[in-house]
Amino acid sequence: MIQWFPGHMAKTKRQIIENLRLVDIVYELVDARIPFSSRNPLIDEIVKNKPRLVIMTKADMADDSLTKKHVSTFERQNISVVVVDASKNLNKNIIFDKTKEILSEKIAKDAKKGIINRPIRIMILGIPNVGKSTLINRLVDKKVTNVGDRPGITKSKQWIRLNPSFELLDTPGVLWPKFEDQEVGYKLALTGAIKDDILHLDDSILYFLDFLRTYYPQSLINRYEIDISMSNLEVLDHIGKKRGLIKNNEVLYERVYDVILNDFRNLYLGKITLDR
Ligand SMILES: Nc1nc2c(ncn2[C@@H]2O[C@H](COP(=O)(O)OP(=O)(O)OP(=O)(O)O)[C@@H](O)[C@H]2O)c(=O)[nH]1
Ligand SMILES: [Mg+2]
Repeated sequence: MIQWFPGHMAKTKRQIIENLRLVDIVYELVDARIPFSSRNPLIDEIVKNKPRLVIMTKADMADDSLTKKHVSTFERQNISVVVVDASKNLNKNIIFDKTKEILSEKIAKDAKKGIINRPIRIMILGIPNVGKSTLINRLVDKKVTNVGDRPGITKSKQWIRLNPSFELLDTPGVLWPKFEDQEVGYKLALTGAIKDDILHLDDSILYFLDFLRTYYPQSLINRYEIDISMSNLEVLDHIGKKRGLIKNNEVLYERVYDVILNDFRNLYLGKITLDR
């Protein structure tokens, strides 16, 4: 996984801004479980006035009622947004239709100038693990994939033809996540956007247990057969004992953390959205 240092960020930003000049629209990917925490802190400064579509990925893992609420929040800010589950049968037309809608003025203007049928060029941006590669694979129709240099474009830039109307820059822009806010850090660690050991996993897990108590108490009770009046430490001990994660009479907390993390990431706690 990528480690971000200031020099690395500056270089990444420069490269992305350079590539932005080559495209008509940016797809900004965010994780539907943390649609605000998974945005790059400088995304507006980087994308500027380039048309943009926010794609909320992993919707199959997110709390549907909150996904609806978050879509409205983006729309209220005049940001176009679509919601996808790229884990299976992605409905590409939802994305393509929205893209044409966003670019309709430009397409009409081009038509007046006699420019017609020029493919719309797309670039994907997002923080690590948000689902960039998965989405690209879904968007590419294997049968018509045509990866190759195009005249007039720097040799290293490869365009993937998605269909006669759309071309995608084959390398997505990997953006750094937010670092400043502790709570955001916990959410990024829990969803897997940053390495668990960058932030102490125990803090993230304690945060998560408190979060579940407040917003999804029944998930906690059902999965671990606990009493909600138990303290976090008692909950961890209870899970450790039930799962036999004990050595020399001591609960192996690191192993318990992994159980909880895997339960969250594999939906054993249900669909959970961490950004409220
Ligand atoms: N359930 C579900 N899982 C998804 C979805 N999209 C991606 N994933 C999973 O999320 C993980 C990360 O997906 P990638 O496509 O590798 O993410 P990425 O943005 O390319 O990550 P980096 O290359 O590390 O920056 C993988 O395990 C995917 O299977 C989705 O819509 N639903
Ligand atoms: Mg990738």
